[in-house]
Amino acid sequence: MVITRIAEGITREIERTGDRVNGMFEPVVRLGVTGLSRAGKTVFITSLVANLLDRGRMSQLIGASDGRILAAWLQPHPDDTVPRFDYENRLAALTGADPHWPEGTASVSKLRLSFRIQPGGILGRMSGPKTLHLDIMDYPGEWLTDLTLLEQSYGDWSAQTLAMMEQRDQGDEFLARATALGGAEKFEELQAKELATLYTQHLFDARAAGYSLCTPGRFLMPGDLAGAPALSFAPLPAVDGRRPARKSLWREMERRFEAYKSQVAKPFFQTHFSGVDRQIVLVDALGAIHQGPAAVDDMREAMAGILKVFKPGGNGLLSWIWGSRRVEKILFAATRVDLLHHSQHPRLTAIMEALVRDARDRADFAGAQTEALSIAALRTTVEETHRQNGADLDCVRGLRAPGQEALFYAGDLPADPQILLAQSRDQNRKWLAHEFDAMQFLPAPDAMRPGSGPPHIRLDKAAQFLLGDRL
Ligand SMILES: Nc1nc2c(ncn2[C@@H]2O[C@H](COP(=O)(O)OP(=O)(O)O)[C@@H](O)[C@H]2O)c(=O)[nH]1
Ligand SMILES: [Mg+2]
Repeated sequence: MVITRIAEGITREIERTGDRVNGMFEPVVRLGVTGLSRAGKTVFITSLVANLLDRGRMSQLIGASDGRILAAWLQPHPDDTVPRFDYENRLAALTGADPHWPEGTASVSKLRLSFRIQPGGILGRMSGPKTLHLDIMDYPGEWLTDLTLLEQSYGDWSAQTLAMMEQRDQGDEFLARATALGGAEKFEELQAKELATLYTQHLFDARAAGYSLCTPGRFLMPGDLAGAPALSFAPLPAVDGRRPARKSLWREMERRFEAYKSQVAKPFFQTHFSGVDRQIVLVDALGAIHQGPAAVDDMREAMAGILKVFKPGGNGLLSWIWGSRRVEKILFAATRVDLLHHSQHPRLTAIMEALVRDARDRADFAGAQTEALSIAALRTTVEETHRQNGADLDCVRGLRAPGQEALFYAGDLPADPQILLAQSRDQNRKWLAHEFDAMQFLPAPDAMRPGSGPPHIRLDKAAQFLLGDRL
């Protein structure tokens, strides 16, 4: 713990020095963009940056609508050891003549956006324009769930993970093998490898079935650690309530688990998460709602876990991530709302609000300002009301494949979010149309207009909540 604090102190000092060299005490807002994999982080960052550079579609962002932002431009991130977020190519891919979605993110990258701002008020006008930097980081969302594992011992993690696997349809093969082996016998590399491979396969299957809690995150997205020993372990059942002997399979798995925590997971959060002062947590709530109650439950669990970590000033085990700094604002945003007609948007927002309230209560959380929104970072649809069997259906229209348009009706979300969140749910209830699974549109071709970023839904409201007070 002491070593951790010293290392943290050094990092902070370097950060501060960096800010000073770059400009005399120019303020920096560090925006954390958080979310499980495929939640929409990469698309969000790309569209947010484009819409902050060209603010024609940002009327709800007050600094933009009242002209206080005089200029905005991109800079390399001051952290020389991290690749730059490939903004230009990502934007071109999303908005060109043959648009497509980005690949999954495999590693960390960062970007700095700088603003020239005319402060308001008499004093502000006298002091002249100021510079504000916005630092943004992109990273694989799979790694986020490792926050839950950092506080656990190998025994705890194993017990929890195995219990969770019993509840899920995936992973029977792994469970059978792990139970047959036990863990007390002598460690053999081949067995460890086999278990790790089966366990990794289970994680991929569970994620495909819509589950959010899939640890360790690097098993799904290893980055530059593919094949490293720290990535070849798996949960094992407890051995008769005793601690197994040295050189046993269980003890070697425990050793690797601890190595993973201290050498892989912890340094990631420490270097990249400390110092974040605004957070957006992107949630594919529509996807989870469609997958059914088990996936919604799992998502609530994951959200409460995330909120626990942002608990300010607490003396929780994870307080080393934030040090003395605190996260001031956290926005929970349901993504991909462009798949719904606007008549359904308030319902999705209400569900998000209920989820946030629930997560706040369960995380015993107070401090940062939180809000819930439903957004689309990149709007892919137009709305259309379709008459069918004498009734009006509120639909959206978009591109299924190049040149191939389709009309889509998602179904009705429940008007009362409690219906969806109540414990006594019908486990087989599906809220959205069956085709929703396959439903995704391509971004519209040539979506850019001079002076504006890509089309979106409520990205300006999200920006106002996250940055408005600093512009
Ligand atoms: N319709 C729609 N789909 C989106 C939007 N943002 C993300 N997506 C979908 O979600 C997928 C994952 O997005 P991405 O940004 O790569 O997620 P990440 O893994 O969190 O970085 C994309 O490939 C799109 O299919 C959006 O605003 N609208
Ligand atoms: Mg990504």
